[in-house]
Amino acid sequence: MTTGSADYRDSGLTFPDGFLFGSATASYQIEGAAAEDGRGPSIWDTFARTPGKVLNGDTGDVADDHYHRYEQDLDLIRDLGLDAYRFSIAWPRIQPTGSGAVNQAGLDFYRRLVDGMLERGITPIATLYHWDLPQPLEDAGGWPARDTADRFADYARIVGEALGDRIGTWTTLNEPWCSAFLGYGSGVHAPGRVSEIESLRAAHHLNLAHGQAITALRGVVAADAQYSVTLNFAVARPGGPGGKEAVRQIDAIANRVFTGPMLKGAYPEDLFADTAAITDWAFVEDGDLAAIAEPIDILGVNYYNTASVQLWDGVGEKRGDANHNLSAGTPYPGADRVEFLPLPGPKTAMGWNIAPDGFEELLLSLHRQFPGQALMITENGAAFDDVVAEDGRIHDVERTDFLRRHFAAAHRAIEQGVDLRGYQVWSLLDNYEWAYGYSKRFGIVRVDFDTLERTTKDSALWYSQLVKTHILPDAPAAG
Ligand code: IFM
Repeated sequence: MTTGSADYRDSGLTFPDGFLFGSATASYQIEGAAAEDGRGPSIWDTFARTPGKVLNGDTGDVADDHYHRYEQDLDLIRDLGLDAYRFSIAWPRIQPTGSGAVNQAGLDFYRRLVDGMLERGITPIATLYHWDLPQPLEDAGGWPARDTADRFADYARIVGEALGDRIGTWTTLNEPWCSAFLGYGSGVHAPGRVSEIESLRAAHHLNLAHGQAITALRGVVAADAQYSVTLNFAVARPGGPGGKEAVRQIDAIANRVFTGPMLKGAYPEDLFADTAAITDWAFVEDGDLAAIAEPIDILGVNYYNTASVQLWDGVGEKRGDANHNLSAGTPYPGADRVEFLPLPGPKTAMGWNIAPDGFEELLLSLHRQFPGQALMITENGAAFDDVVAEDGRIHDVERTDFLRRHFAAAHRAIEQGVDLRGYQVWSLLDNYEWAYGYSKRFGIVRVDFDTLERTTKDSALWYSQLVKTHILPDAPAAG
């Protein structure tokens, strides 16, 4: 992989004043303290304990122990000079059974966390749902059940009432595609159900939950609060025969199934046609689309890689490549003929291709589709097999190079008119990478999972320099 800077067009690129540089995490991936202070079980507690679902049987019981070490972690963020911290709130800490009684200790934890940010001059960006659905709600039907959306709106109102005076940016959902299609389609994420129709019902109820939560928040949080949702967009490109049609199908079921109702007030007609053999979408009730289309201020964008697709000719085995969260099959209802083609390297430790040009392409495409819509990168980063050097440091040249190339791509998008407000690197800390357990390290800060000691990696020092100067620093040379 190229790591030097001589072949780059990006030396000295300057990011605008007010650009919000930060880093992101999620509750189940870092908090630990799974049974403390009244937290109820979530679907990930159950899934992680189900044999064979998570590598090495890893659970989030301890994770990074951030629940007890949050002051230290906030100090790290402050010392790096980051403007913002994107974190998520664990629903089962707030409502242990997902409905009814509120657990004051849970609210108190997040109040302490947010106050700790404000004291250190860090802007909080709160996500209400990063996949830890209270288990009792799953037992009652989970996201395929309409009631879950209503319960989510109740939960949003509770958090908004408690923390609305100190959190300025509210993100409803993180990556509802994963919740719907990995959770209920392919079953590689919690709760591990495998049903095409259930996954489509889940997608709709997640959309509904998003809109209803914003309505609930508007009633109780500060008048100038900003609302957002975070989507992980598929950037599919034609890779062979029928490629254009394959791209259309993936775009419908991965991207427009969310952006359609959220930003345009309607599901795409071609999505209905593609999925007609699975469902007539009768679960979309009168008034739902208006409820979902509640305006947002910022569209959160998570980007990791691209995909190359074509239509399968029906002969032999379908090919496949390990794409973002896709290694265990293709959970795309209605797009059964789409083949994901192997992609050339370089790749990250997840097996995902490194493609900053896809990042630029995505940002420009969103800008064209939704003119005037402000965007925020809510996740971008990379897992690599880090090595602790003899000097005790982590010279993670590949991660720095990855970040540098992606920041440069984001900058190119800004120069072409994209209203990009900030960039949250995934992730602040090495953490629990879902079905991969602790085997994949995305952090710019290393966590020793035995001692829980934190060590700032070279990529974090590089990022700190960018944040402090707003000028893209050269990447360190390899070796
Ligand atoms: O770790 C995840 C995160 O929880 C959601 N977005 C993708 C990351 C890397 O897989």
